[in-house]
Amino acid sequence: MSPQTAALGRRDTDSRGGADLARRFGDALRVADGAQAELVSREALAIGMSVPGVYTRVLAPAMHRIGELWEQRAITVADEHAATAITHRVMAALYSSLGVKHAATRETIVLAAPVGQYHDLGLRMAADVLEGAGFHVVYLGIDVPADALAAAVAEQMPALVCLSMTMPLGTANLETAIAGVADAAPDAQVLLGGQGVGRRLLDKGVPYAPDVESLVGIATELIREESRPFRTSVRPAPILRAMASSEREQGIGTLQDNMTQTVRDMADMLREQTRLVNKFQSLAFEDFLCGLPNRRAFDDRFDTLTATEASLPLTVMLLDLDGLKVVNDTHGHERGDEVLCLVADVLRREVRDGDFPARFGGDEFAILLPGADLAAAKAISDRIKRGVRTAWSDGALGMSTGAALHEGDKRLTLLHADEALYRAKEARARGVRRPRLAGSSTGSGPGSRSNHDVNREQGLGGTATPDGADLAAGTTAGRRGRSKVEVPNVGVET
Ligand code: B12
Repeated sequence: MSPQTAALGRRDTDSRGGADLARRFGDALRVADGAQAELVSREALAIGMSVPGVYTRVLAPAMHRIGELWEQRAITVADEHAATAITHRVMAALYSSLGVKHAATRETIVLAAPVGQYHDLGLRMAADVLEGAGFHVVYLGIDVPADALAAAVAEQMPALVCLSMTMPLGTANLETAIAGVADAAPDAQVLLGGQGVGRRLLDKGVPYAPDVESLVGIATELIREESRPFRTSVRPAPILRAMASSEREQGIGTLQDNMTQTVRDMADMLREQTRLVNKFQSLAFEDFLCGLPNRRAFDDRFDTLTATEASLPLTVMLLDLDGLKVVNDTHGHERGDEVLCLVADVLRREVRDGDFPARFGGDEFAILLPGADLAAAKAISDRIKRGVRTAWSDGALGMSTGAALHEGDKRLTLLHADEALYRAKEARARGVRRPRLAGSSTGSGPGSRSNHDVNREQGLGGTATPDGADLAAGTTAGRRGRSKVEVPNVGVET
């Protein structure tokens, strides 16, 4: 049994919802119905499968079934090519769902299949999945001679080289490729994948990924390891060009092969297009420094969250970093930028699933908290403040926050949160600790008590948040020289 078969055997595809979809995807491949195949793949996403999951549990088993049919002579090589082309097309369509970012921030990974290996779906899947995880991917494709691979590796100096092997007959070529990589970049890790990787290499301890669903975890772990666990002692063998006696028999260089090649090229163009769209989107909707959504994205999400009457309660939190100027003045602006990225990381880490942290610019951040009341907002704010204090411990930095429950008017909600933030900032600047007020209570669920309720109960001139935290009262002037605006006493310093 190949490692791939063993891995698939261990995986309970039925209980994870893949088997039926794989069968239907395979049926679509058999009759060359590309539209139906794409529908099935979308269905898999719709039931919550990740793209690597769809690749591993739907597309791959369906293609394996095509192989069995070919073995039984129930289909021809031309049918195999049509199935491959359709799967390439489906993968290119799924690519946009991987959420590939334009600015790959992680290490470089080179992918290739050694000379004589013509199966490319598994390798392409691996490349997509790694790109989706944020790695900088250099995809060399199939049938790559060992010296070309070594040259690319020497140029890229990747952290990891992934090699794919579908035909077990090519083991000598794979060993040559591994030896070439080790010479060109001794610090690079090597990871093998594909159903043709034989025991000989696995027994030597060369790392192996059974599928692309487990790939990111395995790759990340390997890259993290400090010393290279596997150093090949394999002597480069002479490069073998072809695995089987006749390429014609294998359907390589035929009309159908050319057709697959055309579809593959189109799929790559589609990927490139998606990369560009993602790039423009992130330029328009992301903060270029720390990668958080920007003000425009925040506004869009706000509108989406409040579009229907049945929308969840929504709390808006504004956050302002105190002391950034001191950091900039004492340590320089680069350090200041680092601090902003650090705060962005704290925000990402401390919010709940579904919350939406954004950077407004300067030292201002904001978070949309759907389904949260003011007490929940306070708890999140406490976590964030703790996170910021831990991340930057020299005492120069602090965070002021203010929150308001949305009550239908976006402008007012932001104004209320802004007022609360201003009061928090003022109090912080004065070093004032206002006494807690007696009689404060804790909110009991989303939207249980509004800003108005809280303030009405406590009266103007000093009130408390639902969980008893301090709350400033009265009307105040807006920040940043904005003209004085009379607003009801709403919004809480969180
Ligand atoms: C389509 C196909 C072809 C096409 C390939 C077109 C193309 N552009 O890829 C063509 C017609 C060219 C072809 C040719 C041949 N093929 Co062919 N082919 C297949 C078929 C039906 C599907 C391959 C496929 O795309 N599978 C889907 C992928 C996604 O699955 P996968 O490779 O297992 O990938 C998964 C994992 O292994 C892993 N993975 C794979 N690669 C990588 C890489 C990395 C880095 C990582 C981390 C993970 C990883 O992740 C994937 C998903 O989780 C298979 C059947 C099968 N069992 O796969 C036969 C099969 C592989 N072919 C076979 C044979 C014999 C041949 C030929 C000799 C003759 C022929 N005409 O079929 C030639 C040899 C070509 C060569 N020298 O490479 C045999 C191999 C048997 C063996 N063990 O020796 C198979 C198994 C068919 C069979 N049942 O007999 N083939």
